[in-house]
Amino acid sequence: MALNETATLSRRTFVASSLAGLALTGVAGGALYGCSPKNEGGAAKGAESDAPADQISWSQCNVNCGGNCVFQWHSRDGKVVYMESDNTGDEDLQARACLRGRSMRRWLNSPTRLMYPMKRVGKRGEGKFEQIGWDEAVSTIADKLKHTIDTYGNDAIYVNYATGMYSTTGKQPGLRLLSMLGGYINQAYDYSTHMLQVALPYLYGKTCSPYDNVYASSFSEAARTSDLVVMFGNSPAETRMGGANAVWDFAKVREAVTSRGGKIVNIDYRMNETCSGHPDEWLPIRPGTDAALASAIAHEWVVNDQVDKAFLDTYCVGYDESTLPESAKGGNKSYQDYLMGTGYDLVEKTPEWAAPITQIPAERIRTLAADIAAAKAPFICQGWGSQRHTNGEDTARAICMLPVLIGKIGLPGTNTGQREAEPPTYLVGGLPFENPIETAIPVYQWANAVDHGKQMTSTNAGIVGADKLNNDFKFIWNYAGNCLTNQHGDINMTHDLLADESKCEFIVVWDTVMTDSAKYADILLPDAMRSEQLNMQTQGYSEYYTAVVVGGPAQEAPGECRSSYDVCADIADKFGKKDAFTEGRTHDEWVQYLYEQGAQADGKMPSWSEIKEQGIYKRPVEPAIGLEDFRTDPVKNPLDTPSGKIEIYSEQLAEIANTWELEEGDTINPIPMFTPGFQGYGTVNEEYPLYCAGFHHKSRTHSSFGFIPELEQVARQQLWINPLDAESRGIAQGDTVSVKSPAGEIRIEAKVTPRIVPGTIGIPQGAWHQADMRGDRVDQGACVNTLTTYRPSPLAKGNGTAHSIIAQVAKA
Ligand SMILES: Nc1nc2c(c(=O)[nH]1)N[C@H]1C(S)=C(S)[C@@H](COP(=O)(O)OP(=O)(O)OC[C@H]3O[C@@H](n4cnc5c(=O)[nH]c(N)nc54)[C@H](O)[C@@H]3O)O[C@H]1N2
Ligand SMILES: Nc1nc2c(c(=O)[nH]1)N[C@H]1C(S)=C(S)[C@@H](COP(=O)(O)OP(=O)(O)OC[C@H]3O[C@@H](n4cnc5c(=O)[nH]c(N)nc54)[C@H](O)[C@@H]3O)O[C@H]1N2
Ligand code: SF4
Ligand SMILES: [Mo]
Repeated sequence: MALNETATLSRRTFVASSLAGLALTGVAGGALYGCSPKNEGGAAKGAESDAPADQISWSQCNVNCGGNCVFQWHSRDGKVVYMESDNTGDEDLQARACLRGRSMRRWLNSPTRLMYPMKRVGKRGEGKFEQIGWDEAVSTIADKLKHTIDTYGNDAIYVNYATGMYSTTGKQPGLRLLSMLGGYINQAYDYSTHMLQVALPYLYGKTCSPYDNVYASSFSEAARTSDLVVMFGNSPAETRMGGANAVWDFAKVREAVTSRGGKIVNIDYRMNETCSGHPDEWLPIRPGTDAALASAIAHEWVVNDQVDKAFLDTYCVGYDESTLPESAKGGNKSYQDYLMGTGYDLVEKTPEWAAPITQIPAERIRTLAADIAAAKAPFICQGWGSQRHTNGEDTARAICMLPVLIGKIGLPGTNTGQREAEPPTYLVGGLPFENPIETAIPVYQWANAVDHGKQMTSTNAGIVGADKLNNDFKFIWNYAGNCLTNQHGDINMTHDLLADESKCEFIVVWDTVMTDSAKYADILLPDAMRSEQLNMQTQGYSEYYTAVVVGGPAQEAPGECRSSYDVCADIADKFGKKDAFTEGRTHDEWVQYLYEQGAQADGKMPSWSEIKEQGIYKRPVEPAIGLEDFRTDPVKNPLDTPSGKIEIYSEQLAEIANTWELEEGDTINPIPMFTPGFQGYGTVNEEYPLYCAGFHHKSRTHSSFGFIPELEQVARQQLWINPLDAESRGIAQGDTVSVKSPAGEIRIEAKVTPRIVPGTIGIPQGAWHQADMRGDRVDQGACVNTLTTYRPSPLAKGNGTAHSIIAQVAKA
């Protein structure tokens, strides 16, 4: 495939009247990556004199779905008129925007944009604000920062998890500013992969990441050679919807694997969009029970002598007694003991044992076990849905046991049990900062830290980088995030916590619209969106290409919206640190500087003037095989686990299990076991007889885009409920129903469908919370976090309850 070095540069402007034809001809030729639709024909030139020219500005969709899809904004008279996505070069390398990205103009031009800085005048969370000037906003924030630092210290400052803006200069200005003022408490892990990120390093080594291609194989590798793809809790057709994104990669996987006579198995509690239209691919499972399924498959392999004993002896620790570490020998503590019922709970993990737990018939479990064992190159992977449960740590490891047990790791077409890989090829870096504070909290623990930070330690709360927190959080910086309430957990509880001004004393929120979290701001700042300033970002989760996009502004920011870089420079000025903050560069000069640094390190990227002209640079990335080096030579390339091997039994976890203080009912296990977890299997009761889980939805990226009615019309906020559960409650399609959990109540429209397992309901996550918090608190917006309980998971202290809920449904 031709690389961008050969690209022909084209003009950034072209004639509007010739758009239709030219837009089509512009995509021709693989060598033209990075080019705007061309304007070389005579007709276009002729028209140039009498038709107004569009300005084309390159930008990206920078929300956190990971696609970073490409926008080409067409502006006239300084105003965006429409948008094209990526139509350049090879179609396999086009980051084509999904329905959400294509509605970005509605966001940019929304009458509900925040237009000027505001200060809170009502109670926290009430949403009453008054317009103020930028001077007052900047002075207030600077004063509150000084007060917090002087009174409590920098470790009372917390930057909340917030993923609304991925750009090299998106949230970094705030982090740079706070770092220069003495720092802030860091975050460990994230809301996406919290349980997985903490658990898998015990299995595969401490650098094991859910975001790379060292520990996982790419979908392109599955397309190349796999003959069976098994996915647990993974729906790229919903979660990776852009062009050069996993949905496109997966379409190619399906085509390649099935044309070789292979199969796709999609294990999910609902027939997700990825297997919709391919009903034979769906294997329905009760949520939170994947570890039981994995254990039963493993049991089948043991009794049928299908495990790869040579692989397990050479590459792994703890499959059977022979490779258990000394400290664990003699106590029936191997994984095999767990499976065969000779250790731990003394229950044999037969398919008959797993059937009532998982709702999958024993025979179906046997067939799946046989299919995987028979495959030459099974590609086993897990999305992040199955780990976002209160037993997610063990579930994540249990799924990985499948390729481990049959030694199908590090070989062509196989995968390690992690999600499809994303190449960590970041062509450009972000605005630099160095936080002098090393202490971090597991990201989901912030609300506990507001409430009782000083009581939180490494062994009761998972504090990282220090033995304990020395402060409660008193100052929250929330840039481009809705995780104060909407996206966090137990909104009713968090509301009460944040409404108490004696706890967290000051909250600054930067957003573009009035979100539920924004209502908790003391100072609320209107941000200029990325298409309203010079924007640069590298590629997202695409595994086929790496890219960088530079461009804009496509139009001016409305009202008094300003770039966060400029505002942070003003705040730095109040501390006499403006020069240190800017290093003499404007925002745009920083972008150029960062680009040039990246280009220099890379050696292949276009020059700054070239990228400014062409807007986008991309090149293909080769398929990756997770743990290939380790498989090839485990002595030369050991894992960074204590033993250098895959630790099916982890001495570190055994130690943690013995020393940490856990909540009642929580367990941490040295081997991956099925444990039901809080509000997991077996916890439903008369009051809350249904399991309830969430999923990421097409009409929003979390809560982002959640206010755009056209998107809501395309993919409505509906409760998925099986006809069996609906009929017994007298609920029909389209009825408004009430869903109650121990934490709260929502109203939502019912979607009665056999696409969900009976006994479980499903709710798209990210809907905008909408409740009278001083009244009945019934959430008419149907945000799933009205229903989640705030209970960090045992090991990761993560958001396992995001998908582990028990509930009741009734006609409203
Ligand atoms: N459209 C859209 N795309 C997005 C996002 C979005 O909000 N909207 N968010 C982005 C972000 S930040 C992230 S982290 C990713 C999230 O990506 P994921 O975490 O993978 O997404 P989920 O929808 O939570 O879960 C994936 C699938 O798992 C299923 N599932 C849930 N629980 C279980 C279970 O216990 N077992 C099994 N087998 N399946 C289960 C769900 O029904 C769903 O179909 O998506 C990204 N992409
Ligand atoms: N129950 C449940 N809860 C969940 C999940 C779940 O599956 N179930 N998923 C979790 C996951 S994986 C994640 S990643 C989190 C995501 O949670 P968040 O990081 O809070 O993501 P969003 O809801 O998209 O909020 C992003 C915010 O950024 C704002 N924004 C967008 N562009 C700009 C900009 O240019 N400037 C500024 N200042 N703001 C901007 C948007 O308006 C929006 O308010 O949610 C988590 N919460
Ligand atoms: S796939 Fe994601 S990044 Fe791409 S346009 Fe859609 S929301 Fe934006
Ligand atoms: Mo996420």
